[in-house]
Amino acid sequence: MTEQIHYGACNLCEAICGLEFHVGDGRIKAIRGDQRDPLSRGHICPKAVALQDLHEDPDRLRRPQKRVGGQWHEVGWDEALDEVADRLAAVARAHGGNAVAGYLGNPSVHNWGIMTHSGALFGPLKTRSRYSATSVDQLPHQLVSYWLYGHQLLVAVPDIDRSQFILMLGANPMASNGSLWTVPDFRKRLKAMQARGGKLVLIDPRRTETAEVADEHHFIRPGADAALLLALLQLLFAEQRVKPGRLADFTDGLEEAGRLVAPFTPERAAAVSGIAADDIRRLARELAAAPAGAVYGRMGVSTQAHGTLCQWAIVMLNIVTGNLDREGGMMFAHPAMDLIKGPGSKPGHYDAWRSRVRGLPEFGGELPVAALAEEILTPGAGQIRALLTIAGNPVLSTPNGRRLEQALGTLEFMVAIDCYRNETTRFADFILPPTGSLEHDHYDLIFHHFAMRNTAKYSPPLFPKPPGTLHDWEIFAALGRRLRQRLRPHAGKPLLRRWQAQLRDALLARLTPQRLLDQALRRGPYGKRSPLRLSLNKLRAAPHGIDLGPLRAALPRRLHTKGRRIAALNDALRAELRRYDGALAEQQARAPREGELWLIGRRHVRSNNSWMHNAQRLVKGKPRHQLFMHPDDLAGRGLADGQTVRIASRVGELDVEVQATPDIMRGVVSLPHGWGHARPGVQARIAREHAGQSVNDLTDERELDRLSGNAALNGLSVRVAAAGPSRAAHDEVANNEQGARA
Ligand SMILES: Nc1nc2c(c(=O)[nH]1)N[C@H]1C(S)=C(S)[C@@H](COP(=O)(O)OP(=O)(O)OC[C@H]3O[C@@H](n4cnc5c(=O)[nH]c(N)nc54)[C@H](O)[C@@H]3O)O[C@H]1N2
Ligand SMILES: Nc1nc2c(c(=O)[nH]1)N[C@H]1C(S)=C(S)[C@@H](COP(=O)(O)OP(=O)(O)OC[C@H]3O[C@@H](n4cnc5c(=O)[nH]c(N)nc54)[C@H](O)[C@@H]3O)O[C@H]1N2
Ligand code: SF4
Ligand SMILES: [Mo]
Repeated sequence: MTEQIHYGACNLCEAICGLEFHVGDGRIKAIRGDQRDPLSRGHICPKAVALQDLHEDPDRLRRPQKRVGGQWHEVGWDEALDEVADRLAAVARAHGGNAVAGYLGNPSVHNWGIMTHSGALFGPLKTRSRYSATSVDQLPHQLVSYWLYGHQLLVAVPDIDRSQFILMLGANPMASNGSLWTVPDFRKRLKAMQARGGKLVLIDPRRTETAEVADEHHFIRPGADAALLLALLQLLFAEQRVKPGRLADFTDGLEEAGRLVAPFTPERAAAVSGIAADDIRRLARELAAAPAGAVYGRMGVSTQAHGTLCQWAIVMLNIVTGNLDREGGMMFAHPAMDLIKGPGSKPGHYDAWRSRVRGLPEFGGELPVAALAEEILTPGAGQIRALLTIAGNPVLSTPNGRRLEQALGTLEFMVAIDCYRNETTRFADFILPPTGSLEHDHYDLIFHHFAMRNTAKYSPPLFPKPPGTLHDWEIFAALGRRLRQRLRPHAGKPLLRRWQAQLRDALLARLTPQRLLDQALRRGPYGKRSPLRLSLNKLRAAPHGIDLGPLRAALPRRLHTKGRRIAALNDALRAELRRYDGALAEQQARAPREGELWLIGRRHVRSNNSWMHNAQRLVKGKPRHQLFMHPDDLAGRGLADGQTVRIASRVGELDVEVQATPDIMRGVVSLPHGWGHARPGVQARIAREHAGQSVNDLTDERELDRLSGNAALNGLSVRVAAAGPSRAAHDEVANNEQGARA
C-alpha cells in the first residue's frame, strides 16, 4: 500500500492551521500539523483530526432531503431545486421579498464558495430580512470599525510576536484558538512573549485555560467591562498619559473623548466590577508604560449589554497609548485577496432601516437575529413566511431558542443548505447538503484579514467530488438561476439597464470561486504590480502556503473614512456614553437581588459551536456540558457538586448537572452553548448520546447591546435551585422581571 501526503488548511476555526493528510487506499490514515505552514508552523488542535470523522460520518447528509409530514425522503437535485425555487418565489410574489428571510451561520465565513456566491442566491430575492451569526458574535467590532475607520473589516489584532504587554478581556484563545485574531499556536507565541519579559493580563469571570498561562488574572463581574475600560481611559487622560504619537495627525475627537470619559472613575468601576481601584490604576500605568502593548477583547465583551461601548473603549485605549498600528501593538493585516481595498468592498452601513416589530437597526444589510422569531410570529405586512438557512443552527445558537423553534413551526416554507439534520434544519421542508470540506478546495477569504502574520494558502480538495453532489456555491448558483427565472428581478427597469443587469447576472453565474480568487490575487497587493506576482497558479505551486511577512504599518493609508481620518466619536457614541453614565449610577445604587446569579458561556477545545458533537473522539471522556458554579454558591443553596440543578431565567428553565469549581467567580455560573441534541428529529447518533442542554433556552432575546442589537448572551440574570417537579423558580424570576419592568 502506498501512502500519499497531501497538504491543506483546516477551515473549522479562525486559526487556519496547515494540515498534512496521509492518505492510502482512498482513506485518511492520519492528519498532522504541517510544520512548513508559515502561519501555523505545525500547530493543530484535536478538532483537525475530527475532519476525518465529519468526512466519514454516516449521519452526514449527501443527497437532497424532502420532508413530507414527519417523513424524510431522498430526492434528486433537479426536483429539489425546482420545488425550492417555486416555493420561495411563490412566497416572495404573494407577500413581497421581505417575507423570505435568510440566516447565514458561522461555517459560511469559513467556506469561500459561500462567501463568493451568496450574492448569486440573495440577489434575486431582494429581501431585507437577512440575519446571520454576526449578531450573536462580533457585530460590535464591525460597527466600531465602520464608525472609526470607515470599514467593517478593518479590525486590528495584537501583534503578539513583537508585543510586550497584552491586556485581554473576555477571550479564551487557549480554547478558541483565537477569534478576530488568527493566531495559531497562541501558547507558543505567548511563551515567547513572556520569555522577552512581556506580560499577559486577563480579565474574565472564570479562571480559564488562558488564565492558567497568563501572568495576571482578574475576575470581573459579567457585564462590568465597560466601566473598567472607561476608567482606564479616564485615568490615562487624567494622569496626562495620553500619547497617541503619529495617530494624532489623523485622529479627530480625542480631546472631546477625554471630556466624555471624565465621569468614569476607577472607584465607580471598582464598585460594579469587583476589581480594586488600585489595581485599575496600576493597570492603566502599566499599559501606558509598555513599549509596545495591545488591548484586545472578544466574545465576553462583545456579547454583553455594553458590547459596542466595550469595543469602542478598547480601540480608544489602543489609540491614546499610541499602540494602534505600531509594531507589537494592535496592527492591521494586508491579505493577498483584499476585501477592504479590492473591488466589491463592503464598508458597511448602519440604521439605514429597522426591524419591523422592535425597530432594531440593520448593520451592513443584516438585522439582529434576536428579532428573527418575532418577525416570523408577528402578523402584518412584511411578516416572514419563508426561511432559508445556510450553515447555521439558530435554534441552539441564538437567544430564546425555544421561541424560535415555535416560530419555525409556523413557517409556510423552509429550506436549509446544511450537511446535517440538526435542531434547526429538522424544521425545513428541504435540506440541500453540500459537499464536505475535504471534497472541495479552500482559500480563506475572511480570516487573513485578522491574522497576526500575512500569509496565503490554497488548499486543493483532498478527495474528488462524489458523483451526484454539489458544492455550496453550485447550489447557490443553481438556486439563484431558478429564482431569477421565476422572479425576474430586473423587470420594470429601462431596457438598457435590464440588459446590463442580465449580462452581469449571467457573468456572475459563470464565475467560479477559483476565477474570482485568481483575479483578486493578480489585482491585489502582492499581484501583478509587486515582485511576487501572486496568482492562483503561484499558490498551487506552494502547497505549504506563502509567507508574506509580519504585519506592517497601514495607517492612515488603509482608512476608509473621508479624508482618511479616524473619527473617535459620533453622535451615537456620545449619546451612549452619557446614557452609560446614568446606567452605571443606577447599577451602583441597586442592591443585589436575593439569590441572583450571572450566567456566562464557555468554549472547549474539543467542541465547535453546535455541530461537532457527533465525532466520537471529540465527545469521549467525561461530559463537558455541566453548569460550573462556585462551591460557596452551591453551599449557600444547600446544593451538592454533581447533583442535577434547575436553572431559570425570564424565558425558560432547564435541568443540568452542576460541577463545583473555585475557578469561577462567586455569583457567576457558566454553561457552554451548542448542546441540547435530545430534541426530536435530530439525526446525529453520537451527539444524541451526549445531548446536554441548550444554554440558549435560557438566554433572552430582549437582552441586547443597545447600539448594535448584538445579543447579550453573557451576564444574564438567572436563579439556580435543586431540580424538582415544580416550576416555582421560573415563575419567581418571571414575576421579578415583570416587577422590574413595571
Ligand atoms: N449562549 C451562547 N450562544 C452562542 C455563543 C455563545 O458563546 N454563547 N456563540 C455564538 C457564536 S460566536 C456563533 S459563531 C454562533 C454559531 O451559530 P450558528 O452558526 O448558527 O451554528 P453552528 O453551530 O456553527 O452550526 C453550523 C451548521 O453549519 C453546518 N455546516 C458546517 N459546515 C458547512 C458547510 O461547509 N456548508 C454548509 N452549508 N453547512 C455547513 C453544520 O452542519 C451546522 O449545522 O453561536 C452563537 N451562539
Ligand atoms: N474549540 C472551539 N474553538 C472555537 C469555537 C468553539 O466553539 N470551540 N468557536 C469559534 C467561534 S465561532 C468564536 S466566535 C470564537 C470565540 O473565541 P473567544 O472569544 O476567545 O472564546 P470564548 O470561549 O467565547 O471566550 C469568551 C470569554 O469571555 C468570558 N466572559 C463571559 N462574560 C464576560 C464578561 O462579562 N466580561 C469578561 N471580561 N469576560 C467574560 C468567558 O468566561 C470566556 O472565557 O471561538 C472560535 N473557536
Ligand atoms: S485550531 Fe484546530 S480547529 Fe482551529 S484551524 Fe487549527 S486545527 Fe482547525
Ligand atoms: Mo463565532
